[in-house]
Amino acid sequence: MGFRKDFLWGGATAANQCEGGYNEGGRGLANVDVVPIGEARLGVITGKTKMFDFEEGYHYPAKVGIDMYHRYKEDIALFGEMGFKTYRLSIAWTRIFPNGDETEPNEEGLKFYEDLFKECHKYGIEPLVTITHFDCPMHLIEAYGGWRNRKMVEFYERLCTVIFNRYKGLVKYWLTFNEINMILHAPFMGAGLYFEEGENEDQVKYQAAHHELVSSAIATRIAHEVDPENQVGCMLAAGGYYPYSCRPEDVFESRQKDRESYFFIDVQSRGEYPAYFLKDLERKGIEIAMEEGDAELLKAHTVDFISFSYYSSRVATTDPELLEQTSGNIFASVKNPYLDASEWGWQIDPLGLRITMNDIYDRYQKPLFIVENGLGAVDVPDENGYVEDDYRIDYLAKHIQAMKDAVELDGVDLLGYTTWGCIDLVSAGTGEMKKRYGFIYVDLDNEGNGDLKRSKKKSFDWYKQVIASNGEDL
Ligand code: P53
Repeated sequence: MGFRKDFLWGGATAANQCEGGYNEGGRGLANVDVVPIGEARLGVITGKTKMFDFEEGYHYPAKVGIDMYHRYKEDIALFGEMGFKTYRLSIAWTRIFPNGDETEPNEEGLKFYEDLFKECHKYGIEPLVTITHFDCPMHLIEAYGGWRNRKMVEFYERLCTVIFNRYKGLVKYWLTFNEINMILHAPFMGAGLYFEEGENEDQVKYQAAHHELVSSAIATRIAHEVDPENQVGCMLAAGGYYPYSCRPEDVFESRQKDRESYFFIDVQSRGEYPAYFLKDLERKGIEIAMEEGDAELLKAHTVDFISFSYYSSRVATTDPELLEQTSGNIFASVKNPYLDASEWGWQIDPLGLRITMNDIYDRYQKPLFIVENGLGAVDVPDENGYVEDDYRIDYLAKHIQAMKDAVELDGVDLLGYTTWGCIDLVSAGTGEMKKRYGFIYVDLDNEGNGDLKRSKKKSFDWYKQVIASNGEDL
């Protein structure tokens, strides 16, 4: 009983939120570099405000991140000390292809990740690599319009061919696109999309989504060709919708809302566009341009496992009186009166994780991998950098228990669990350092002050014991 013996416990990060070194090692500029902290951020990540380069008067937290580019050895040693079996990280596309459309990769970038993966293996840590985690070379956005352009399929394919060959034997778990459904909520961050005034945004988003879905299938094909050991997963920003009430309209609305996200995974896992989606496009007057062979490609190269992030459940209603939204989340929802919330207004719902796991497993019957979960909170360290983060331990213990119930009581096949931001890093939604998720504290604030020193929080030893007991000792 319990989790499988080879259960992959670990933590997760993304290049743009922790590496820094934005102009080192021949790296090119990416969309994620030019999103500032502060009020301008929302407009930029949603593709409404045009900011294609650094501008005077703004702070860009991704420039330094938490400086992992220079400190990864120290950080991986700490992950090793916690007993991590896996470490989820992402490759910065611009380290491999600085502009995105070159034919030859940048050796310095390739070498950086090779060394990093070798460092992981020293501690018996299996890397789990997100090929694109909200990053797109700025040159591809300026010259081609980002993922709206079919040419992106070719550039992404080139990236995949290079990394699958170079890292053969070092990496076997791959995720094609982080939170692929985020293209609908933060299209500049998710897919390098910026909208001109008056443009049909849905048309652009769904065309871009098609390009990503085709690319994901091609990546899966190449990964399997290069090494049959490779396991490729899709990645969904999950957290299902509850109907606000048992009014049939609310129930139907919650199903519709879930489908907005599930459609991506329906394509990646079942290999075809679902009927409800095609009908919806028809009603919206959207036509997706497809090339010959796309349908066959999608059908032939479906993913091996389904990964997802889970922070919260969501609520849907058609009643305008009840439309009070949760705050602080680009993926907004109606507020659930039965749940507490984090300091950023994200509602806390461990049972929702079990429900979500069951929904996804029922729908696809493929192994699942929870690749993000955690609590973003304000931590107050003592003079040694020690944080007594009992609130974080409480959040994680309850979610791990719920996930255990899904495995033990419901029979869900779960490959592993990586907590988000195992070391404090820059928030994707807000750009803050103050919103911390880690077991490891990093001395850095929202304005960029701090010596970047790492220190263990209370949750560090707690998670170590969770891993050592394979999830028995919570
Ligand atoms: P932050 C919103 C809703 C769900 C997941 O988010 C999200 C977001 C973006 O804010 O993104 C994922 O940092 C994403 C990570 C991100 C993490 O959730 O806003 O994959 O890059 O950092 C947490 O608190």
